Amino acid sequence: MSTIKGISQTEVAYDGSALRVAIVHARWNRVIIDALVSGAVAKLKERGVKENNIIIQSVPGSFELPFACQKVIAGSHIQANANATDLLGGLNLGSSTPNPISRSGTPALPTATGPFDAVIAIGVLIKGATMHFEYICDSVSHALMRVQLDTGVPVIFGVLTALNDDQALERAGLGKGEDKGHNHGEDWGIAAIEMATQTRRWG
Ligand code: DLZ
Repeated sequence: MSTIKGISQTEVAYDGSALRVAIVHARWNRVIIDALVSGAVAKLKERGVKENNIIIQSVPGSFELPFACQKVIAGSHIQANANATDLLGGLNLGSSTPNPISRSGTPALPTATGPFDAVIAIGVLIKGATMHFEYICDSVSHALMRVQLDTGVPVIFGVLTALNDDQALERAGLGKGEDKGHNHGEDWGIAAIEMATQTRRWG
């Protein structure tokens, strides 16, 4: 069924082959997070971003995303948790790059240093019984906006703010019905490439 909602494609297929992208993701609601991160990575790679230039850093929850994004952009972190090969180890998206990090083992040093052309912040916030959801949604969205404006590095807003589990699952392509929904992580990957490319042009 056609819909008027959602992002429209650009006329230009942006080339990501020279770009370096960091994904910073929360670990709350992990099944949904993993699907979203996989979707973003798949699109980055489809548009030419090299696997070694996709760096994945996890943080406890969405509230930690802005601080971590700022630190990752500043390059003040020592090492990231994983690269794309590690996270997607079981999925094999077609890479021949050897995995420098094992899931259980000690990460190879160093795995991630800046600069990054774009950062994708991924979190899944699901409303509970208290006001917690509202406070985190509000502060995280404002802070992520501030990080990109302060640093000049585009930060893609990959934070689902869902009223229930089903809303979040559908937006990660994991819906329970016949229509599994759309994985918004894919859109975030494409948005990162467009914004990174344009930022290089804008200077
Ligand atoms: C505490 C909390 C709650 C209740 N819910 C979520 C959530 O739905 N999604 C999410 O990403 N994080 C949640 N958190 C954790 C907070 O984001 C944060 O990690 C903690 O409050 C510690 O600062």
